[in-house]
Amino acid sequence: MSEHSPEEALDHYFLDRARTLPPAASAPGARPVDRAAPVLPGSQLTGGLALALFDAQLGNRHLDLAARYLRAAGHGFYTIGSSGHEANAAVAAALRPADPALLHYRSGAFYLARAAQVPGADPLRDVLLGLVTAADEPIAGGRHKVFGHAGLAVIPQTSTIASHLPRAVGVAFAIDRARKLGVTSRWPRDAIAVTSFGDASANHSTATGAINTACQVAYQGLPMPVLFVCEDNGLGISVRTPAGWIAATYSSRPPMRYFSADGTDLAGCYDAALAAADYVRTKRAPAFLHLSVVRFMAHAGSDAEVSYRSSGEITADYERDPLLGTARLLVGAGLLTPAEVVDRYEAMRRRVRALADDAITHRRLTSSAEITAPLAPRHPDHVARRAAQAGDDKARTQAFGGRPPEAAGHLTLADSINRALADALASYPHLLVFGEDVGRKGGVYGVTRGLGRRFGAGRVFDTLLDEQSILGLGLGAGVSGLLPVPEIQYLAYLHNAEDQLRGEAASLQFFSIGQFRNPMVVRVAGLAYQKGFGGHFHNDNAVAVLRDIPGLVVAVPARGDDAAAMLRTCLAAADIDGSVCVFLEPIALYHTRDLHEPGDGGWLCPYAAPDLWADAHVPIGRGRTYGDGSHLTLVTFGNGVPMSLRVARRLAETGIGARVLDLRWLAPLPVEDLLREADATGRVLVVDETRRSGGVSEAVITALADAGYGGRIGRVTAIDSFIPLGTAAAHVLVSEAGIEKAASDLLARAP
Ligand SMILES: Cc1ncc(C[n+]2csc(CCOP(=O)(O)OP(=O)(O)O)c2C)c(N)n1
Ligand SMILES: [Mg+2]
Repeated sequence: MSEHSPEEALDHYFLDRARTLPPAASAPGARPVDRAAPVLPGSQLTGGLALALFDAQLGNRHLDLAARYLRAAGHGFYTIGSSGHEANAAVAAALRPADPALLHYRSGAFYLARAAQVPGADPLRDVLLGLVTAADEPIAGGRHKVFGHAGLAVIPQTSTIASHLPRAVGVAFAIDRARKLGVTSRWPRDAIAVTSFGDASANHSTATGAINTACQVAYQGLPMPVLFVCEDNGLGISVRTPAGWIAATYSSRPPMRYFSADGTDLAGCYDAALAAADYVRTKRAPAFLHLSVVRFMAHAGSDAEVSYRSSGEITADYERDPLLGTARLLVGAGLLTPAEVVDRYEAMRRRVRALADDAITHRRLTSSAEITAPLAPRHPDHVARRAAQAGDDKARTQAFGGRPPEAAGHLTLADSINRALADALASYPHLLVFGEDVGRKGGVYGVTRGLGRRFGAGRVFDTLLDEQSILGLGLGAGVSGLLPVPEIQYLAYLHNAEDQLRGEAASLQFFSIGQFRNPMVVRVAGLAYQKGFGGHFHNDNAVAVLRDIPGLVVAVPARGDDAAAMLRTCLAAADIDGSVCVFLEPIALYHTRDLHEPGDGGWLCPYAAPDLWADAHVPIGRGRTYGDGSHLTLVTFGNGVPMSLRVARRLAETGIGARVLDLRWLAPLPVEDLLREADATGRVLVVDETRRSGGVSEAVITALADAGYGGRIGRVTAIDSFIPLGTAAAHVLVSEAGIEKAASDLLARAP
């Protein structure tokens, strides 16, 4: 074995063994055999299907071999293969081609077998174009090598193991929820979701959380048609999974049903997959299909497997080659002779080689503009039109009874968001509002109060306590055609689920050239100034983790009318452009009524009637300016807005004219407004309640520098610290006294 590369060793082993397979025991040479008959007594796998699946398995193997020579020749960029896992072809065959699939990176044979169910598909070509990063590759357009295809209902996955499972659970949830609500979904009404993953990935908290969520939803009697497929090769790169661990963990996890099969036995895999799929489809309940497989040719081309496995162990696995298993089955059933097995294998090699030779001639991506085009498309005019549309009178009456909010006088920020959510529920029949405590209680701060009662638990509902699953529900609902508005209870608790936003949500349009999207408006209660209550985790003021996610929209409304308008914009952008938006609501302003004096009601706002929404529209990336002072521009957002307005009034009393720019959007920043207001005074003070390092002020100052702004700049920010409980909090946060001091320092500085 040592003189051969892993791919040569595997290749030769298969051919040697295939040539000498024992011929059919019963009637050697007594063909033709009935291809419609079971390939084995008692199995549901017919001879014809077994042959078709063998082709998918052969195709997969030769794609892996091609990945290696393409890499060696400098044409290919990806060598993680699916060889040894080819049993997953049987899973595809047991499903319908419109069942949404979220696949493991070793589910290549599944992909080929699914494509074989759909006329016109060309999966060998698809995969080869992915390996060489061709710009016309059908799912990612040369941006990644992933299994995905819009026409095959295969949603592309990321490289982050298990991160697709929360979305898979969300997709399963969305299939039946869309049907219940009578809204159109991307999937057939009786579809089921399937998701595959490795044995090591099964330990990831993202996987265990998603499986737990599926079980908890099903435990309540709610539909959860998801099939989890664990492709268990006993290894996670070099780390062994304890023998029996997957079965021990998942064989008894009610109400999820467990099925298992040996990956060398195509008929057994097909029968188990059929039983599992039938269970999920008819019961609308989760099942776990455990496939025992082997991993060939190491983790990836770069992985020297001999450093952690003996060559004897590696070679012994060759005997468990699923291709040999299927070849044995076909030869034993009289469907192929050993020579025909070899011919088929070699014919597939030639076919893949010809396609690979063609693939390397395809164009690759050559400009940043082309690469980023699908990242976050924006159609602001269309968004503006949609944002100005309200639900019809009947829907608004359901939302508000006889008391529309425009007739209710001035509202707080929390009440404005509440009314805007009600209007959104009335305007978008496919909109869902969910999260911890949003349903029955109406939110920790009452922002969703009454919505569940008026719109029903089908549309406004409580979730279990797992932020990854909440966002996963949103991802799955969004990709299915619904419009999810998940709530994360506090900014600090977004962090433990943040990759669902970063890795999954924000990257989907990019890695699918817009063929899949997950429109979503994530409401997050956050930021500081809870008068000392709550400590760090209820006052978290860090947003850097959001601002650097490509394409993500980050909105921070400071007052009620802006909040309602900005929410309408985010929802319209999500619906029209598939935008992923974070709507960060300053908790401390939720119930604030006054601005300058107790009782002045200066922070209350009227709620605009729908006929005013077009005029009141707030485009993404446009700020709001208060005042026209010519000495100083205070650039701020969130809690900084009322603080800066109070400071501006005090400065005015001393003869200093300050204007205040509320950025309103932290991503993308309102650069045009910023430059205009900066140039108007030539003195900019950034009032940033986030931290000095990684905070918003860094971006604001950089934007000014990039544009060549030549005036004075200062900043007042929170300290680089976690926030303490009690009155000590004030020592790390921005204060009005601090703003005033920074303003006078800036004004006193020599030009
Ligand atoms: C969250 C995360 N951590 C680490 C990695 C690096 N990594 C890629 S594959 C892998 C092992 C996965 O093993 P398993 O789930 O058993 O799948 P297999 O490759 O064996 O099919 C690791 C650690 C990753 N991709 N994602
Ligand atoms: Mg594994």
